[in-house]
Amino acid sequence: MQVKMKATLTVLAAAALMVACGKKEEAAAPAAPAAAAPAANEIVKIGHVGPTSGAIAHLGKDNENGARLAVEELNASGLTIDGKKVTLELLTEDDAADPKQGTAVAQKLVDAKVAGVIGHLNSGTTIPASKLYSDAGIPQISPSATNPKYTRQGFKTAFRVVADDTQLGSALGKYAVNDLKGKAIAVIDDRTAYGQGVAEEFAKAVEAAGGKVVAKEFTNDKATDFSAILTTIKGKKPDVVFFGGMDAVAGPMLKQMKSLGIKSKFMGGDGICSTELVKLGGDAIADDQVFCAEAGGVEGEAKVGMEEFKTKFKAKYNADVQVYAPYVYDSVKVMVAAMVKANSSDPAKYLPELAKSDYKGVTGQITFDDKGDIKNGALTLKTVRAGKLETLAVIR
Ligand code: ABU
Repeated sequence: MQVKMKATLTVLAAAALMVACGKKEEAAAPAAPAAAAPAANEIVKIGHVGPTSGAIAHLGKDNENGARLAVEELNASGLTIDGKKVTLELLTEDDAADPKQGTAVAQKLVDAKVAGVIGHLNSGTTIPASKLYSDAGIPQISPSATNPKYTRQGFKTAFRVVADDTQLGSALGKYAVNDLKGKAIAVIDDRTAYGQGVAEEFAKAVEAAGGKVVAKEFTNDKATDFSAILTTIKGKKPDVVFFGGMDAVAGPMLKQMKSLGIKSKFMGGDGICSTELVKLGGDAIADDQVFCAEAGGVEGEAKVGMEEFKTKFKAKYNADVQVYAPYVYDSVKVMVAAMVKANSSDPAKYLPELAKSDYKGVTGQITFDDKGDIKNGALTLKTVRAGKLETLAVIR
């Protein structure tokens, strides 16, 4: 951490200025003998990484805004750590959802000596970047990367505040068979660490629940034309099409399904469970056709905090939350709470406190298991009705 004695420097600069102006006597004289020395101001750098350019920039910006809101609130609260006034500085980086760019910006944050990192958004960037943070001893909390591997590499620095793809794929697979009564099910993935992983978990759960996977196709996270795979899938007459990937691909895919006359239900994980999906899919989305699950959720009284967050977010950014902004917001707050508890922003000192966190956030209670995964993670099952995402159930 870079410690700046800002207030002290300001006093020294004023004294120097007065000397330069020929006011040596006044500068040297104590203004008020009994006054306490100005408190030192420590700058604590926190990194945030997400794709703020490219096809899912809307999600990256949503995340970044969640981080910014938390940092601004903490700075306005008169944050102190070990009795010293602290100002948080948010260092934001764009990884464009690209694994190579992800490690490049991770190294940049390591070199900048950040105290912690919130991100990355995608599993494909989070996993390779986590090695760099681990090697540097820098705590990292992902608010959205759901591939289980992230927290299964033995890195003490890796934390996640959302459920993983095993939980997502398994719950959605069961729902497809038991609730949507899907018998023939098609599975598509985008070959990313997230898309492929969640699709595999979904397919396993479908088979275990007695459904049949009648087609397995793949695309990529930049594709815009799905006519070949959708035509193959149409021939299999699936009740449900599952897509492991992100909203930017799912939206156009839904439009092309409609053009081809495919009326199957459409499912996906948290990567499609955004307000943007509804916009991108437009009138290609019929009511109760699309089902997805956010990788977290709150019930009962805990919903109040989440609703307040969404209202505050909308007022500040004039935008609805996409998916992960509240999880990013909580990630910043849980990290800083650990620093306060440890009386230090030194990663080596606050990391043990972060691992022991028991923090009430807007996304629910945050405690971590020994791998760094959230304990008792929830999923929020949603559908689209009248052009809006509606919650069906919170499941654990
Ligand atoms: N969890 C969905 C989007 C982020 C990812 O895991 O790649």
